[in-house]
Amino acid sequence: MSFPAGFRWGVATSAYQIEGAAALDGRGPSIWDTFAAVPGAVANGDTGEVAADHYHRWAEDVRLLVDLGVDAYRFSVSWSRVLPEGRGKVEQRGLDFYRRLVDTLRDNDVEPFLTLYHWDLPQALEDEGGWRNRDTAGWFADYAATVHEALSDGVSKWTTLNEPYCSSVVGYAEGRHAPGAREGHGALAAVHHLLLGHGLAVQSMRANGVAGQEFGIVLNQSPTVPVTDSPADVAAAVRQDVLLRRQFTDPLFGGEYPPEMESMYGALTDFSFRHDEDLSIIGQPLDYVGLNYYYRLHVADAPHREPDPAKRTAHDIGVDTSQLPNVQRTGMGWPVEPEGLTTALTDLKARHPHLPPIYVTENGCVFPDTEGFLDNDRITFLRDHIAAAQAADVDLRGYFCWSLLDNFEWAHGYKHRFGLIHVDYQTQERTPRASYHWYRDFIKAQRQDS
Ligand code: IFM
Repeated sequence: MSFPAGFRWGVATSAYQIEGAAALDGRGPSIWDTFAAVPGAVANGDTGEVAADHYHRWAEDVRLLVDLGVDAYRFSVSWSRVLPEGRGKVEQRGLDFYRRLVDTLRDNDVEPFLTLYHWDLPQALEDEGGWRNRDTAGWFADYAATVHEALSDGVSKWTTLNEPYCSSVVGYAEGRHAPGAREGHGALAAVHHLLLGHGLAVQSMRANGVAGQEFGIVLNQSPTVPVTDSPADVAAAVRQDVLLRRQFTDPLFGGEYPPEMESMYGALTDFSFRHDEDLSIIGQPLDYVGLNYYYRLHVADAPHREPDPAKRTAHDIGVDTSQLPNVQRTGMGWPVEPEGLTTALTDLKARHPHLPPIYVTENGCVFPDTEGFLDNDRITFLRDHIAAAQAADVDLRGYFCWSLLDNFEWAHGYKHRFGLIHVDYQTQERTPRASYHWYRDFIKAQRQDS
């Protein structure tokens, strides 16, 4: 494989999944602290209270990153570490933590790619309605400006949101993620206010007037495949695509919401939370887009789970995504289909020809550990997906493996391990897996070739 000179090889993590220190140095609670405390919400009663203790072990983790030889590290900032109440008083100790991290990355020639929101809304803002509340979009922009003012001398790549599909649909419609709501209208308002917050945040950071800054958003993109070519299954695949991809990408890059939403949502279609000026704010020109890919969705038409349209949650769109192809599956049960990454990249570019450059900002897998951490399945997975990314005819600028370390996998707790590095949660000892060494050698070989 060969990639152009300047291609960025990286790894990714997020704050709540690795930091721990949930109540230290003035950090306020986030919706994930609250959700994880609800009995049965997270497997095994796990929480992010300690996680991989990165808040204390960040220097060791940066050393591991440097030894890995990556060009870039994608991490997220915990909103409630910087603004414990979500707005108002700034907690300097929170900013200082990220300052130390950024400086050390820079000293070691690892470029920081900073994400402002990876699902951990301050609980104080959820108490005021969370993302259902239009004001949250403005508070997000204020938070973005605060972090940007503090760190833009060390960080030039700024991602507003990670996977807004999860923080809206999975959090406010399915209820599998924080804040655990199962709603129709509220979830659709959350979609809109997240997108609005993204646009306002880009505006507020650009208004700081710092040269050389790049702004983007990260979206999860699972191409949908109808299980048959019957009109019903094909239509179901379109609905699924609107739900997961197009209700985000169309307004971001095409200036409108998918018209299919009207018929999909019927009784829920009071879109009065969308104001006239919003689409132009949401559609701020971006410098890059991040694409996260894990699997394709194989979709069949199915009855709605809730027969009364007025009581439906926003993800109850009459599709069945449980049908799986006869291929290998990861420990998450996700089908291994590298070609889906090629399709995800080319689909996005085909729908939006003026798309900015793309980074694959997450891709990775879980397989059961073997003796000596010889995770050959992960190596094969990564190699095949990198090849699939290369096969896409798009302006691809980088690839980030998810994840540097084993971490808190949301509602699955610590059961599923995505790390290139194994974490012993009793001792917090880090042990690089075979995939870590493979990725290091792969990156080295790429440099020699370019
Ligand atoms: O761990 C998550 C991450 O937080 C967001 N993208 C998917 C990963 C694997 O599920």
